[in-house]
Amino acid sequence: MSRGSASRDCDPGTDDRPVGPVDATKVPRFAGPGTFARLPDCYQVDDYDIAILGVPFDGGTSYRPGARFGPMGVRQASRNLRPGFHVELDVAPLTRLQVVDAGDVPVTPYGIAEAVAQIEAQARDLLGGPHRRIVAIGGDHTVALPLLRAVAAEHGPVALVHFDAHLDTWNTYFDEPVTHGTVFRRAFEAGLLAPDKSIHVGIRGPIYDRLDLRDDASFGFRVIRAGDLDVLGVDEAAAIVRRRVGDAPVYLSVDIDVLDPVFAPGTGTPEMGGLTSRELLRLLRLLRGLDGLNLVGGDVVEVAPAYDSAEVTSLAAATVVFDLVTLMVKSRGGSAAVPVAAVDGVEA
Ligand SMILES: [Mn+2]
Repeated sequence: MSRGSASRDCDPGTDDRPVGPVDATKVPRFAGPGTFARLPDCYQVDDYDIAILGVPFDGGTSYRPGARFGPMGVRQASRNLRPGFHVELDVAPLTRLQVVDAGDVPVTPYGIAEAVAQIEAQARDLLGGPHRRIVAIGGDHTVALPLLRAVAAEHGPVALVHFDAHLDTWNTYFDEPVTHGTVFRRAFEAGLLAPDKSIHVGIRGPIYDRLDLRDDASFGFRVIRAGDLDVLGVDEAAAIVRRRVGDAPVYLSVDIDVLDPVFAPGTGTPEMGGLTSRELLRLLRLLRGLDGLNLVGGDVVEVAPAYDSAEVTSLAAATVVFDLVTLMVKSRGGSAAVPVAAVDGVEA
């Protein structure tokens, strides 16, 4: 479907590059294709810079299942976006790079190891070159491990910026080493994380054992707990994250349960005392650091629409996906190349 077409046609031919989403002034947002933000399907373009990838796997959940329906729910909510211009980040991201919806990984619901292998294979296939990046929609947090493997294969070890209520660096659960609560310990063990560059933001709530905190620190993570934001403020927290990652390639993983259950009830392991959606968005937008961030991959996970109310969780996730895409467009790998040393007011 060509951009701006008022009537539905099936002619993929267009000279517009990049091919943008369906024009909402001609086809209302509640109509048209069901791709993320009504972007073109990956089959409609010759090449792409950023692929939105659904990863509908929730076999690694420890409490409420249902994140397998996350990609469907987030795509549906993404109709509400107006992706023409991102006001806070001051860019029309979809005119700068070719962004596509690459559909869902056809992932088995019956085995974690097989599912993880399928996700990694699909992600590697989609990356296939340093200019290509993926923003994944989970799925439970298990999906971050194969995505990190694929990204690290392309870029080397990454700085992980991890927004979550939970550390996800636990060892095993019922003897299973790969679950949504253990992925970042596995990533550390596999050498996928750049030493002392990673950070958790939004952590809160009780844990099984105090030693879990010691283990997490030994993997080289710094932690900004949800309550720390009350003291630091959002802007200082963002500056800490920005300094932490420096000029390393960054993988940004957003577990939607980083938000308070008031803002994101539709998730598998809700936790009281979380971020507001406004705090999360400001944190993300401040990370741009005047285009110095080197954002090479990201995901938004743990949306379970069956527990949602009025699509608020899915809408939050869709907004964060669009923000990640926009941050990628503005990052050094995108169209605006600014060395990190030139970042104003934020030391690398
Ligand atoms: Mn998580």
